[in-house]
Amino acid sequence: MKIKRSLLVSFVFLFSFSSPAFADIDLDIQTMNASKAATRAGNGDRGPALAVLKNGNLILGGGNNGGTLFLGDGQKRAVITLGELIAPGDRQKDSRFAITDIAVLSEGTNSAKLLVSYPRLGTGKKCVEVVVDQVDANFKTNKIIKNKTWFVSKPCVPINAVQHAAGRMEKIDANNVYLTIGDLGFTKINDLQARGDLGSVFQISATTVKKISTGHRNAQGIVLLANKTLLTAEHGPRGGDEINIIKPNTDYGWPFVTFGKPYTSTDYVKPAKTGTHAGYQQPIKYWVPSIAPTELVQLPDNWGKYSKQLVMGTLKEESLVFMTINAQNQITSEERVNVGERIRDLDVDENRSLVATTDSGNIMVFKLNK
Ligand SMILES: [Ca+2]
Repeated sequence: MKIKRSLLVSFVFLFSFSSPAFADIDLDIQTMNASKAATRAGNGDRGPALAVLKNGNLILGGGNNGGTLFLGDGQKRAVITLGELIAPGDRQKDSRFAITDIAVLSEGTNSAKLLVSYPRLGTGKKCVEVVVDQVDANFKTNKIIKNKTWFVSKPCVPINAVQHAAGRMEKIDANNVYLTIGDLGFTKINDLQARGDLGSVFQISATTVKKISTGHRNAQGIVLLANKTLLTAEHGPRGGDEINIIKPNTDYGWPFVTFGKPYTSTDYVKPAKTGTHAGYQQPIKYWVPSIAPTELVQLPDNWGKYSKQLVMGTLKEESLVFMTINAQNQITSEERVNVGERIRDLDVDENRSLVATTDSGNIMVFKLNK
C-alpha cells in the first residue's frame, strides 16, 4: 500500500511519524498526540472514546481518571478539559473503568447535547454497572453539566469479573440512540433470567428503554447504515469475532454457541457449543482467529471505490478492516490495512475523513489519496 503521511491542516497537536507496513489502499494518514485523553493503568492503556462535532472539533472521553471529557479544539490546537463524569469513588484504577462512548445528540455553535456511557461501581462499591448520562457541554465556558441519567444496566456484576462492558452507542435522532451492553464477564451469563440487561442491544431515550436483541458477548462496534440496517461488531471468546445484522427479538447465541474455541477451565463461562452457530442467528461475517474488533463506521461518498464501505477498527490486529457490503447486506470483500496501532474508536469528520483514537494516545486521520 502507498501511504503518504502529511501534516494536519486544521487539527494539529504534535506530530509523530512511523512507517508500518501497509497493503493496498492509497491513504494519507495524519497522526497527532492526544495522550492526555488516554487512560493508563497497570492492566493496559486505553485510547479515548471519540465523537466528532460538525465544526471538526473532537469530543474525547477518558484521561487519567477514566471519566474526563475533553474538547479537541482544532483552532486552539489543544486538548481542553471539560469536566469529570465518574466520581473518584465510583471506579477502580483500571483502564476498563473509563468512558466507553460518546454520542452527539444535537449541537449548536457553542453547545452540544451529548450522551456518555461508562462503567462505574454500583451499590456498596462491590459491583459494576454501565451507565448512560446525558451531558450538556458549553464551549464558551468549556464546562459540562450532567443533565440526566438515561440508563443503568442490571444486574450489578461483581467487580472481579469486570470486562466486556461494550457501552457503544449509535445515534438514531436527537432523542434516541442504540446502545450495546456487554456480558461484563458475568459468570451467570448463561442464565437467561439472571443475566438481565447484559449481552444485549437496546434502543433508549431519556424516558424509555427497549431491548432489541440479546446473546451478544461484547459489541464494541455499532452502526446504522444509510439503508437503515443496524450492524454490530463483536468480540468472540477465542476466535469467533462477528459482524451481525441486528433484528428485533433475536438471540445471537452467546454463551451457548460461538465460532470461537472453548475457554480454559479458569474462564468465567464455558460456551455450550463451539465451532458452530446452530440454533441461533448467524453472523454475516466472522473471524477465527480473532482480530478484536472495535468501532464500525460506514464511509461517506467521497471515498472513490470505497464509498459506503464498512470500516472496522481492531485492537489485537492493529488494523483497519475495509469491507464491501452489498444491497443484500452481504459482505463481499475484505481488505485489511495495518496501521500499527490498537484502534479504540472511529468516527467520520467534517471533511469526510476517517478519524481514529488509539490506545497509545494518538488521533489518526485517514483520507483517500486521489
Ligand atoms: Ca464513538
